[in-house]
Amino acid sequence: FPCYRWVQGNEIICLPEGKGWARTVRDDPQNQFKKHREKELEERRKVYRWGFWKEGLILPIAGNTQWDLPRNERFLEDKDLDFSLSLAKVLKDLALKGSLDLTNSVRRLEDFNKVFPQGKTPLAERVRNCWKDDALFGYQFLNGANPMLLRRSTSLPSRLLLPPEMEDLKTQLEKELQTGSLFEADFSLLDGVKPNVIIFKQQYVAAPLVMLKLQPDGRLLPMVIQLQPPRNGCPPPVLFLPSDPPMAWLLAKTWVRSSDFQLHQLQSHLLRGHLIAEVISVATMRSLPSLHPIYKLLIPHFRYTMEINVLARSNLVSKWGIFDLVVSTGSGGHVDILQRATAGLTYRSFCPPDDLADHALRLWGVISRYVEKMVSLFYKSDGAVKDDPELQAWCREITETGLQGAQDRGFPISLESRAQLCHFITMCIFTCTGQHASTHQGQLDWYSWIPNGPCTMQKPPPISKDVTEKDIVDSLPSLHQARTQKTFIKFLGRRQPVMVALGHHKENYFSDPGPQAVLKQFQEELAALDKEIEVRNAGLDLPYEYLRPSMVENSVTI
Ligand code: OYP
Ligand code: FE2
Repeated sequence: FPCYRWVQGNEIICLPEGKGWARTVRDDPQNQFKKHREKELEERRKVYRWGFWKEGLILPIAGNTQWDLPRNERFLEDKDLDFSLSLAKVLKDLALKGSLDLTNSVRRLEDFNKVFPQGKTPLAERVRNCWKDDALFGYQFLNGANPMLLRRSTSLPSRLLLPPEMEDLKTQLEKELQTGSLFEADFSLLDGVKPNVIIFKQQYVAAPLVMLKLQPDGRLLPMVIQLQPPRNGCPPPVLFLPSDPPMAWLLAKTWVRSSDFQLHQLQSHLLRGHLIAEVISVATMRSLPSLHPIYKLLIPHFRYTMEINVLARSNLVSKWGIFDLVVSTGSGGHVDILQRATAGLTYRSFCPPDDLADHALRLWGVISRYVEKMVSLFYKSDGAVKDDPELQAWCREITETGLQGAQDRGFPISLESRAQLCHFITMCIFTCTGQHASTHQGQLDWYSWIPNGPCTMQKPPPISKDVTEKDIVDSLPSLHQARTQKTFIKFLGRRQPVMVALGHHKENYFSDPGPQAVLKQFQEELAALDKEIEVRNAGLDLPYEYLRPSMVENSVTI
């Protein structure tokens, strides 16, 4: 029936010919399609069942392995082959070179060159050469692997206890605050997370706070780092400053980088990219029939998401998975982080116009114009939105079931107008594309040089400024841990040879001519934005590429 995605070999076909016009329930006053829609959804709900992974988290698709997934959700041959072969290649490399790691160890910071993938990306090279620079450290909060944490300060954070002898710093901070140029990166969410023990060796987690100032020349520079929040009955935590002995300041910054690695991978990338996209996918499959216009609009943005997430749940964050093996928050801390982060999933935070103003706004704008045009083809009034029972059930399925009661955090349980519908759908598409791309694509650039994003720390955070290079090296991952990090970062961060760029799916889910024209306009706007970014990047010292439409995938697939 209308454009259901039947996979036959490598071909996706629509059955039967000519019946693929999109229709809402209202477009069918004779109830010609009523039985069909109900029957299809009944079948879909049997095939697409909500699963359960951990208490306090949003819901996944049912099934423990990729073989449990509905046939249409599986990787096709090209993707499957590319995934398996490239994984086999990096794992073989890890096995061969990794066996020498037991006899070799890291003695100096330069030794991390042993696991640096030569000539991978110019930016990774730059990170290796300049990772000690305060300007590059600050830059990462805006344009690095995790652009999600930085906030403009509205007051001095209460956890920042400034001792009397730091009157100077306090004055500087207050001055920046006055002019709106004071920013903070607060990792408090990590406070109290239980660190991993790896091969009988205790690992460590901290919960830093970084205060930064935005200079007129555009550089964002750290002013002070506090590695742990204050605790009752303990002396106030040491404050590290750019003017400290270089090794003490470097170790403090390295601790921040490792904390950022944890929040980035778990909160920004896995939860806010992969797992949310899966909720939207499963809810859509369960609540919208194939002839529904919003189904046809969204379905291209769900390709391969369920399978990649099943793979991640069973290999990366599972018992004995990569997190347990080499990451400081593995063996349970990572689940704790996901649970804490889940409690903070607000609707606003998924909608860039309501959140930070940044590059994402341009892409959001292009997507939102596309959605508005599409929606206005099928909904001629706010009433048409309110009167679409399938659409309303879909919205509730996402907020109440998939997100496990996110209405408290601003997610809608009904859609009252065309504007609300457009905003919600734009959020869905942006989350499955730009949101994920912005946190996925930086991995190779920023985490190839291990000291700039260490997966674990092996010594407690420093409590004095008496720090040597050896202290830093002993805190950083072992050679084996570093090589494992390199291996998986290389695998995840590599350019995907099998990829569909945003808006460039080949399947025609709409047979109507209107939507096809709107899709074409979307593609043109994306191309124009891509060109604009390319020109702008040519004039930049550090180009920002992660949200270039041609680099953004059409769905979460890796
Ligand atoms: C799934 O050993 C994925 O078989 C990659 O994950 C690799 C495997 C399975 C196979 C592993 C194996 C894809 C998608 C995702 C995600 C979000 C979280 C990413 C965390 C990355 C952690 C890197 C760890 C470096 C130490
Ligand atoms: Fe990803």
